Formats: sequence, structure tokens, C-alpha cells
Amino acid sequence: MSLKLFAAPMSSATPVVCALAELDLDCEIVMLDLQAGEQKRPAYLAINPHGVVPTLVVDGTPLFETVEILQWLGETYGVERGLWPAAGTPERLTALSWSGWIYASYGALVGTLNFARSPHVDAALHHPPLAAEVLRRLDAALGRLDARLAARPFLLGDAYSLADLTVACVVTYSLYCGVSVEGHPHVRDWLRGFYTRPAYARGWGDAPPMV
Ligand SMILES: N[C@@H](CCC(=O)N[C@@H](CS)C(=O)NCC(=O)O)C(=O)O
Repeated sequence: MSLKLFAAPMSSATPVVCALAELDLDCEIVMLDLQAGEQKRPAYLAINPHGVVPTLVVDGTPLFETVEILQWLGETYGVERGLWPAAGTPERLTALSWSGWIYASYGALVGTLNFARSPHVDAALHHPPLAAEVLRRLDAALGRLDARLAARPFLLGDAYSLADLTVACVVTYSLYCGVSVEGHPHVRDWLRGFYTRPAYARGWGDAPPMV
């Protein structure tokens, strides 16, 4: 199977770069210069009409949306490597639940937080009370993640999986946006473990660990 990833440094593509390293897959990686607008060029829009990274091209067919790419990599390559649960197991459902939740629920709140107060967003759109409420909800979400990790070392049980990688990357991004894991010691320690994996450095490079 031929794999080609369109990515950019420190972007939504970062978890995919980490997952490819974790799975030890051969994949051509093309880094786009987002500042230069390479993601809006016609040739790229033909494979991803949304003009964003990542896109994984699988035997010529594009797959976009980070969480879909991660779940597909898990199903296709992770089962045999012990990094994704087999189809038909309860663990598969749990892996889909937590990896879907971190993007659709937690990640959506982080996006709202950015609109409400990020220096990269027009200050006229900022909304401090909304930012405070979103931070409260993110903290509650981290509390639920902490409770899960208090009962087992990894999201699915005793073994690290791509579900951990997926959730840890989005939580890490949220730390860059000003969310704190203060008060969530199991999340903090689990993140520290993730940061020691070689695959983390492949995606995050020299960026200093956030906890
Ligand atoms: N929901 C998408 C988000 C992708 C996304 O927004 N990527 C950003 C980089 S973090 C991008 O390519 N931005 C360039 C642009 O909007 O022009 C995913 O997870 O794949």
C-alpha cells in the first residue's frame, strides 16, 4: 500500500506523524508551508478541498480529518502491532469512543476557547466570559479523563495504544492554548510517559514537553 502524508510542522498533522513513527510505517511526508499558502494551491485543493493539513493519500485516494486518519491507521496497521484493538472486541469500541471524544467534544471546546481569547484571533471576537466557561468545561473534561487513568495506566487498560497517542496529542495542544492539567495528576503522569516515547519526538520535534 502506498502512503503519502501532506503535513506541516506543529499542526493538526503532528499526531499523524507520531502515529506513523509509532507504527514504523514507510510513508512519504510532504511538508507544506502554511504561511506561504501552499495548502490553498489548486493541486492540493484537488486532494483536500478544505485546504488544510493533514491529508493521507492511500494508493492515490485522499483521506482527510486527523481522527479518521488515526483510526484508519489503527485498524489497518495497529492491530498486528498490538497498538489498536481488534475489530469485534469491546476494546475497539473504547478506542473509538475516546479518540472520537477528544476531537469532537474536547477539541471543539479548545477551538471555541481560541476564538474567545487567542491572540491569533481578531480581538473584536474575544469574549472573556465565554473563555472562562469553556476553560471550566475543559477542566471538567480533564477530570473525567483523570478518573479513567486513575483506574488503569492507559486508556484501554495495561497497554499503550494509538488511543493514548490520539488523546495525548490533543490534550498537549490544549496546553499550548492555556489549558492546565494542574489538579489532574493521572493525566499529567500519563502525558509525561507519552513524552518519553521516541514517536513523540518525531512529531513534536524539539518542542519542550508541556508538563
Ligand atoms: N479538523 C481538521 C483541522 C485541520 C486544520 O485546521 N489544519 C490546520 C493546521 S493545524 C491548517 O491546515 N490550516 C491551514 C489553513 O486553514 O489555511 C483535522 O483535524 O484534520
